[in-house]
Amino acid sequence: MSASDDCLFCKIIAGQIPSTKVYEDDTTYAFKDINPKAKVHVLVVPKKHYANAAELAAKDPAELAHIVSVAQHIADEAFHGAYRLVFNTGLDAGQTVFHVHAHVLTGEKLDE
Ligand code: D5M
Repeated sequence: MSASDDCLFCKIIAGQIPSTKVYEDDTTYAFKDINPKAKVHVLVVPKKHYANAAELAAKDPAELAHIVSVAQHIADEAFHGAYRLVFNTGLDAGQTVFHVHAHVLTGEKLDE
């Protein structure tokens, strides 16, 4: 069994679990977070399975850069290009889904 066989976000990318799509291209998928922490809260994920940001950076740095550009695009549309980008990494940092995802928080002025 590969890491992705039991992965929630792999199932969302494959369309096996519903999501509200915000953006998609050949390598990347973005969808609304089910538990939003800002007016606009989008998760941006690589279609390939990597456990966390460090693994993505090591194995596919171009995709990591692309995820940042997708976040910028979402924030350009939602809130004049202002956004917070968060990668929770590890259980003790609050990571609950072990398929790397960028939280894009935007759409309103954020607390400091
Ligand atoms: O973030 C995991 C995030 O994933 C958390 O903010 C909730 C979100 N989530 C969980 N299930 C779903 C579904 N089905 N659709 C949309 N969003 C979802 P973490 O950084 O791992 O804590």
